Amino acid sequence: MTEDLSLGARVMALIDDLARHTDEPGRLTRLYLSPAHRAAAEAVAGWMRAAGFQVAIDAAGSVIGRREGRQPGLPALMIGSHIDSVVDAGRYDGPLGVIGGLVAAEAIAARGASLPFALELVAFGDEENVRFPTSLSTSKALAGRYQPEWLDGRDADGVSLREALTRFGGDPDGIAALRRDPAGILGFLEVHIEQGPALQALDQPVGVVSAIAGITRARCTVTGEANHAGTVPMGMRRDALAAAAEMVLAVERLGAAAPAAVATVGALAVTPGAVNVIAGRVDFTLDLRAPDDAVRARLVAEVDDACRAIAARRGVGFTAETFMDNTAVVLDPGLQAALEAAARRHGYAPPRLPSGATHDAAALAAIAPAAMLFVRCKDGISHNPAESITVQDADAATRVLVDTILSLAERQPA
Ligand code: HGY
Ligand code: MN
Ligand code: MN
Repeated sequence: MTEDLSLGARVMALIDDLARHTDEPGRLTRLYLSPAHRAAAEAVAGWMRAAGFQVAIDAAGSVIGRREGRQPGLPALMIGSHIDSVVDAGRYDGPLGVIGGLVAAEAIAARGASLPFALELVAFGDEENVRFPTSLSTSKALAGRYQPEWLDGRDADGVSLREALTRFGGDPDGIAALRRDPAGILGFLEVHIEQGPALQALDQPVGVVSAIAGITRARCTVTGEANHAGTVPMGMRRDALAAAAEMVLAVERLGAAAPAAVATVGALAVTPGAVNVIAGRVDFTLDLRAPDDAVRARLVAEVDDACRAIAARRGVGFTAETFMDNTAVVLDPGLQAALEAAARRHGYAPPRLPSGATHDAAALAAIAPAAMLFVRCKDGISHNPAESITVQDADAATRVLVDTILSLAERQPA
């Protein structure tokens, strides 16, 4: 008998359709509030409406659909993830959780199951925080943790979040009102690719996430003196790039020495960036993470001390502006158990895995029980167009999600 992979096939087809919406022809880049984000949001809204959801794009740019339960106005089980991407991204990071939730909701409606809670599907728009110096802004808006100063942050072209949100059709002044009453949300479930190699090594299609690592991000600037590459003796330079290069290696060394931590300089820009000019300025980003908040705090301090010592020795300036400081989040034990039981009913042996990546679930966990189901991805690759999953694993994850929702419905008082 051939295996029924119909749910997985639909998930893969819709993810492929969504991947068409990019700001950069030839590769997938869909940054928060871009034209591609708007087009993707409208596509997702259309699919949600077709599945019987009342849909709106909220003041912060998230697509939120609601389908009532047995009676109108019941608390909601919220399911979703994000549709913004990094630059030159894979197509599953984020969309798998949005489309998986949509297809699970379609399957539940097809069974004629009436639920003792509403279903809300959500497609957040600023989980990657690549365009603006923000931190899970659209999901934190629902959690009542939106920081107003984010609206004044600017992208690489100098466009403020406020301007971009207004152009997108959002409402900067309406964000505060997005705060949700925790009593209205039973829980938040997010299906997401693992973005690591563990499930492939264990030959399991799905895993249950135990916790999400804490994360600190900062924008750093090294200020030296632009000068002539041919005339300034080596001992008389204030070379911003040589200093920054030493700092990048210090970040790598300190991250490797901190228990279970990671430390990354992902972006670096040199000014003026000419072959015969000693660099006058370097801007670079810091991303420091650890499952233990005390370890992360120590790492942040060590990196800052090291960069300042290098700057002092080389006679250059150094500034660091932290724009993300998320504590580690333990996910809800009850929902973890529900996901695990559903996976076991389907014959899987899902491991419990910590997440080194952050997710919107970390924001929602502030106001509701939150849990995540990881899905195996090839060689653990992510934030890369080589990111891939199989239709079998997409199907497995979606069926586990359906089963989890129905098992929660059985437990919920009618
Ligand atoms: O960077 C992260 O952890 C996530 O992919 N935004
Ligand atoms: Mn993601
Ligand atoms: Mn990501």
